[in-house]
Amino acid sequence: MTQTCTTCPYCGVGCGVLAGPDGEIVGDPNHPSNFGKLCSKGSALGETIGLDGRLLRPRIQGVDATWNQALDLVADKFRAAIKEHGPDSVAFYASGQLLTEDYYVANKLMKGYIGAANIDTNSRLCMASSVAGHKRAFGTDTVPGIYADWEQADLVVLVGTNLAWCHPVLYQRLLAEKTRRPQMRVVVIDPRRTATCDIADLHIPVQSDGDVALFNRLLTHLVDVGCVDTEYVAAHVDGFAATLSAARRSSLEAIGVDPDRITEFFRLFARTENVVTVYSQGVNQSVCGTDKVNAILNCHLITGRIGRPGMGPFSVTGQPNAMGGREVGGLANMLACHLDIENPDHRAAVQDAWQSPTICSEPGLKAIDLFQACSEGKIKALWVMSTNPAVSVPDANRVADAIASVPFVVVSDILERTDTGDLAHVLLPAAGWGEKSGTVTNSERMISRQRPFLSAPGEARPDWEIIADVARRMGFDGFDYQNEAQIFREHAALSGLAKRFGRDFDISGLAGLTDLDYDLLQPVRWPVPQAGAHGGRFFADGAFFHDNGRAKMVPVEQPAPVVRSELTLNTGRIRDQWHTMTRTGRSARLSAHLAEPFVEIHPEDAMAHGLRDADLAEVATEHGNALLRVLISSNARKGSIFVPMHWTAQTCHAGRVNPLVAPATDPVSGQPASKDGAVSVKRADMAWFGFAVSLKPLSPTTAYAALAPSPLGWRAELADPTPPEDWSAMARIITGCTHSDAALLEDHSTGLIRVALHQAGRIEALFFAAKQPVAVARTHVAGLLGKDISTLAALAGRAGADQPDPGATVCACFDVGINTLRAEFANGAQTVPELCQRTGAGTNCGSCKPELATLIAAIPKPVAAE
Ligand SMILES: Nc1nc2c(c(=O)[nH]1)N[C@H]1C(S)=C(S)[C@@H](COP(=O)(O)OP(=O)(O)OC[C@H]3O[C@@H](n4cnc5c(=O)[nH]c(N)nc54)[C@H](O)[C@@H]3O)O[C@H]1N2
Ligand SMILES: Nc1nc2c(c(=O)[nH]1)N[C@H]1C(S)=C(S)[C@@H](COP(=O)(O)OP(=O)(O)OC[C@H]3O[C@@H](n4cnc5c(=O)[nH]c(N)nc54)[C@H](O)[C@@H]3O)O[C@H]1N2
Ligand code: SF4
Ligand SMILES: [Mo]
Repeated sequence: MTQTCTTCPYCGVGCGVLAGPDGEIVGDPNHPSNFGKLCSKGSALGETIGLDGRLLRPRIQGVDATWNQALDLVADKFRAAIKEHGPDSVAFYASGQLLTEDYYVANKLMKGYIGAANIDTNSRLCMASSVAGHKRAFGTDTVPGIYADWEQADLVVLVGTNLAWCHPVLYQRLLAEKTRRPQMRVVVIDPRRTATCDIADLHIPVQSDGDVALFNRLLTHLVDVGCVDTEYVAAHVDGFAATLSAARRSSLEAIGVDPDRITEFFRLFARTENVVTVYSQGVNQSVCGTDKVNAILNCHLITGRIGRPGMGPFSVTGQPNAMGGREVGGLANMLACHLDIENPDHRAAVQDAWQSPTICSEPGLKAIDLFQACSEGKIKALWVMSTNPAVSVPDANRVADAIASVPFVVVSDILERTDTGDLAHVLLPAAGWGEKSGTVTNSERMISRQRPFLSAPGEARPDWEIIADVARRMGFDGFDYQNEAQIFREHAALSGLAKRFGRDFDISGLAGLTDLDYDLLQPVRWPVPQAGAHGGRFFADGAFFHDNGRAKMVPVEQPAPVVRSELTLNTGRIRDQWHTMTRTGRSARLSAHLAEPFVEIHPEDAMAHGLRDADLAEVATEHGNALLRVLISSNARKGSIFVPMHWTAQTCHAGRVNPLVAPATDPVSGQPASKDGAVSVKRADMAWFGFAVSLKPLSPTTAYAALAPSPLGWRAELADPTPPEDWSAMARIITGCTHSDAALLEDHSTGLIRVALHQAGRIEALFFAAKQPVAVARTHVAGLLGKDISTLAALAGRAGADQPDPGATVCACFDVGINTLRAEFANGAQTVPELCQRTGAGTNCGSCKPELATLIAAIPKPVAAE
């Protein structure tokens, strides 16, 4: 069987994947990022490439159109807006999930031909603070280290990063090393106790945004105990004195953590030379995100722990091509190849290389300002590519209204319906993962190929082709690309400017690749200044990219303490869903881990707010409301609730988090603060709660409905403040089984309602409702669909003695449920390895191992008699 060597389209770890023609996916043993490993999302890729819901041809105002009609219309509307209102009246909103070649062409069209810089991307919500912090400290946006440093470190500090769930293969690499070398230390700095804490020797449950104070105080500690590398600082670093005096103004109280833990962390950091500090959204997504980044970088600069094996700061990227987007200059305040819009020499050089009619002369609108400009009527034509801002941008209801108010909106997506696509005048069908071809760059600057193994369905086309076609129709030369290799060569050649202007991003050694070389390209880390080169670490020689060749320590002040009587809203990710669920949400296996949105809340806060487990809570901020399932957990930090970001108007309208999030941004990077805001919580009054499964798509009519695929159809959690007059009629509507026979069982003592919808003896849908959250065995019930069994047996809602109910899925790779694990525990498998061995759970990606450990810890052990 022939396998195609490609790269996973999800997180920034950038794992190599081998894809069979039938969609069978395995890890690529030769890829230097994952050496054959994949996580649950990567392993399930084969389940998410079906054609259900795919956008197969262009659409204008909801009606199928030809490519010619759609592209002409897009070109006309953009040209007309520019002619009438100027280049700043149009905008692109792009994505770290575009391939480098797509991204390069979009950036070239906007900055070199339209002549504005109104191209921003979802990386503004993700990496902007790291980019800004790197530039302030190093003079350019450089990630100094490589993954191997993590394995050579004696201390790994994980700040605001839930690696176990969000970069699972890197977490597995770390775990393997820690198992081999138990003396290696791991510290997790996160307000919540996350799955990542499973390997932590020390958890610092920092209060929201206490990180600046924490790293400032670490800096003063390092100075006070004589840990400064004075030679290195004298030779290579500016800003020491001012930074230290700013740091001395930070208070320990602002960290909000038991001082003993802080002291332990400081001692550990001070005495360990080989330290890697990894950080992501708990750092970046904050009003002081850039300052947090610099507070971390300061500690590495002062100790000279950067650029050498086993040490350095490490910003992990979220999306598969977040790094590539930075390389092409995809953000509104960047040019191309890490050059600066503000610098006239850089601009002239890029324009000259492109031979373009113009070049933008000032930064464009950053994401939050861009959508604000949309709502103010300043943007006349908007093109959204490969991102779903109506869900993912803070103050999402306002953002959706802003997009809806733009006179002409184009959305390129792989799906016919997304919350953003529903607002578009023109929908353009993009070729998706497995169909398109190009390159991506991961967190350690490794460029890997995405190669196609499927033909694009319907009339879908690669993003770069769509953009180049519109550019040509707008009358621009410079977009006559024959294939993606040609674009890559142009991009690589342009990066040769980096050398001329003393910049880091240089892959000019790849500019001479033939089409065949490009097809065969093996993973290669930049910089690649000449053919055959393979990049390593930066700053080993202490040479930085500021004009004087030195690094800068940046004085950062701890932000004024927020005094808040309400709770704090923290948001983020879960293990088995990717962002707005347009792909992972199609896999029943991935949806089984956490099938609905939730609010994680500390037991004392839950008690104070009158909440019980599995209640629905009404969660509100000054921006919007949500209904969320209550999950009481001592993993939560007291005073702070956590809500996942994934659910949409399609999957759970009431459970979307971004309508709650304020559009506050970091003043330096423009990145929104998605992890901190005042929020109120109270119990939602619901007359009934329900659970439904159906072979047909569900059409819920209830105030709360969370939909998910199940192996044979669909499932939904439901709730509403008013009971219906006719339960059977409502069950028919919700389950889409309008013509089926209904069998109703009503238990007057408990108030439990059960409806089976069946036809010719076959169960088509089941519906359960009660005054409390319904207690039925969901996996078991979902498994009854399509079966020829009596309605009475189906309505029991739980398995008979001869059919064990596996319970909610814990291991998504092998579909192992919690009840199966409990049963094996009772049978004597009482350690994580034993459970893994007996059930198969955790033996693929391993990312459920923290949950297995929690499960074992939660089962009461027999107390020995004294
Ligand atoms: N499963 C899964 N994996 C993903 C993604 C996904 O959607 N699903 N998305 C990818 C993308 S694009 C990204 S950007 C990455 C994000 O990866 P992560 O950054 O690891 O993910 P998050 O869950 O957003 O946030 C990480 C942690 O920051 C903590 N935090 C909140 N406030 C603070 C604070 O003030 N200080 C500190 N120190 N911590 C804080 C949160 O409690 C949370 O546990 O994940 C990538 N990987
Ligand atoms: N509250 C809160 N909000 C957040 C975050 C948070 O932590 N908390 N995190 C933020 C971060 S870090 C990020 S990165 C964003 C992510 O947010 P988004 O980028 O909005 O989320 P995705 O679901 O990844 O959107 C990708 C879209 O592109 C489509 N698509 C897939 N493949 C292709 C393709 O090849 N071509 C085209 N044209 N389209 C394609 C998908 O169907 C989907 O609609 O969310 C941000 N929002
Ligand atoms: S860790 Fe998982 S999601 Fe990330 S690249 Fe690897 S397989 Fe894909
Ligand atoms: Mo991200």
